[in-house]
Amino acid sequence: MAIELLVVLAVVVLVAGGWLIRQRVGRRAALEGNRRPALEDRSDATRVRRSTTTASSTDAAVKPGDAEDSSASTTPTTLGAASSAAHRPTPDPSPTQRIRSGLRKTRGGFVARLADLLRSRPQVDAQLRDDIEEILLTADIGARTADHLLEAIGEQLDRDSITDPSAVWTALHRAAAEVLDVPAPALDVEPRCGPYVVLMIGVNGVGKTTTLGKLAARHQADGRRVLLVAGDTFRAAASEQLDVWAQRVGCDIHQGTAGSDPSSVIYEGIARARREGHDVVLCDTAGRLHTRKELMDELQKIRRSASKALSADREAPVDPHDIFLVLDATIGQNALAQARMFKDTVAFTGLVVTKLDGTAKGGVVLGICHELQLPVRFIGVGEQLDDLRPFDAEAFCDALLARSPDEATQL
Ligand SMILES: Nc1nc2c(ncn2[C@@H]2O[C@H](COP(=O)(O)OP(=O)(O)O)[C@@H](O)[C@H]2O)c(=O)[nH]1
Ligand SMILES: [Mg+2]
Repeated sequence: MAIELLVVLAVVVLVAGGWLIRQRVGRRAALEGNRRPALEDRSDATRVRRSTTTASSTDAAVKPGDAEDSSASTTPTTLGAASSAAHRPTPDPSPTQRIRSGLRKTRGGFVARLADLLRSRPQVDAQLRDDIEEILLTADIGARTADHLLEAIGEQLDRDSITDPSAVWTALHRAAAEVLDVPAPALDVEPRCGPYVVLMIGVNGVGKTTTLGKLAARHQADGRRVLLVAGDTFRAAASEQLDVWAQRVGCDIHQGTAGSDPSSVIYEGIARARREGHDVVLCDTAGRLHTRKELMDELQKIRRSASKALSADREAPVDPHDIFLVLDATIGQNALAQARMFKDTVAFTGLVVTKLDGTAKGGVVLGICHELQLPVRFIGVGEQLDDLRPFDAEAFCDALLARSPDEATQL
């Protein structure tokens, strides 16, 4: 009897064990089945020449849409959690649409006020001109640029004897498009004396590190091998933040020790990129507040170190190919003041205007273009990886002013 009981128990244990093993094997097969195509997807989608260090395989299994929740915070953990969409640049059916939605708040501000004004008036008269002037002067585009626009609109109204207020919109559109159209040669991102080196400068919190991460993703997606250089050695967290971006994008990073000289980190980073064959070197810098003299000294030193690293073993000297000044649109006219200060201290080659999605002060881009006469190269319209857009004067003007007062408030 006891033996029979033992036999029955043994059979039950064997059956249960077999069932458990089948369940585990089945689950693993299902998981692997899910993972493999995702990895293949990634290499197809991004054409990224994979770097040796970072990108974790689990990132690949996440859909692009998962980045919707990309964090507002820059702490490594939050960025890490949101990093999933990473290196799968989302297919973007309508870049213009993204710029439009990024400028929604600005359209809701002075643009909507202008549109309402022009819709509500029966004719062009002196009062209408005064009201347009008042709106433009309070629109964060700067008094000088507002005056310039008014003059351009006025000239056209007088010349063409326009009496229909809605035609003023067309005149404004034309004048704004001219202001935004600062002559700019195409960026030479594959220079003969490479790698293509970019220094990102600007005060603290404007979006330098975030922009570098987004820029790295763009270059990777175009098949270039990117090295991020953590030249902001002032705060340890800055280097960690850049490291999170490197993992997110799947590119290499060069970091110095905390507190080390930013110039030497950047020198070593560029030297390493030349040794290891990177195509693009994107250098972060510290954004702490400086006096003008300190700022100039530090930026000049960084610039010289970058040139030295690029020129080593070459016959002719090679300078860093681009220096981008990053400006935060949410501070409106202060961004223009910052740009003027930097312009006096370092010869930057282009501008990046960030956080346009979070402000009604997007008109400041008009002031920046008009007063500085330097090309805006990129705009930031959100915190997601693909929220950095090459600046296109016409597309920006269309997104800002649309084609008519009605469209301007509807879009
Ligand atoms: N909404 C929005 N936030 C941005 C944009 N660019 C940067 N940020 C945020 O601005 C904050 C500061 O950015 P960070 O790159 O650390 O600035 P840095 O100090 O100049 O390096 C972060 O919370 C970013 O997520 C943008 O285009 N739109
Ligand atoms: Mg930073």
